Amino acid sequence: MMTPMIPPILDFATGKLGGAELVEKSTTLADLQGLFADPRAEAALSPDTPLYRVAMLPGNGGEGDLNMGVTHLEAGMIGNEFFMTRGHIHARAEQAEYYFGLCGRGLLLLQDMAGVCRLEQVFPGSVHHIPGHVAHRLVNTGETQLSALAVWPAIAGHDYRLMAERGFGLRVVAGKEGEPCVVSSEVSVSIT
Ligand code: PAN
Ligand code: ZN
Repeated sequence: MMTPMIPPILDFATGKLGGAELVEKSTTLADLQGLFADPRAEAALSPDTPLYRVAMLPGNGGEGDLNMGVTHLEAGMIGNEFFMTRGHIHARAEQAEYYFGLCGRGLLLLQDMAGVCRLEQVFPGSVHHIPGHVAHRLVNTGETQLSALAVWPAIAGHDYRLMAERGFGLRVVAGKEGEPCVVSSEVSVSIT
């Protein structure tokens, strides 16, 4: 009898991907220079500080194919601002994506092209539909690594320039008790 193949394996409790050759990309503080609000706090940390890592299954990248990857975002802060991913919109902006929370706690920051922002809580089992034309960024508000699975069309691509120019309208910072607070230009609102 033909032996069924063992497919790649995702440990849903830890986000660890195995059983396949992975494509991995690590992002350090140096890669995100100027992204955080407090340049002095940023300068106080080593530029080599690892912020996040994305482990992807290799895809063929063709029309109709899907990419899947797990983002592991470290816990920590630059000043009072929680660690976050760079954030992007897709190069093919109409292409949507799903995120699934695996472990840790955080927020998904979404911003549409009119600049309207919203946040979704990310936790083990959370499911997030990111529509086309919506920029997205993960923020780790917890004390442990935040891991989330993402599935998106291979043709979507990443446009990092647009959001580098526009910036996200909200920042997530720690309040007096360490609780996550959302700061828009001048107003600060507790979300716990
Ligand atoms: C994710 C992101 C991942 C890293 O796989 O690429 O979380 O964030 P940045 O790409 O903004 O650095 C995704 O949204 N893919 O489309
Ligand atoms: Zn994306």
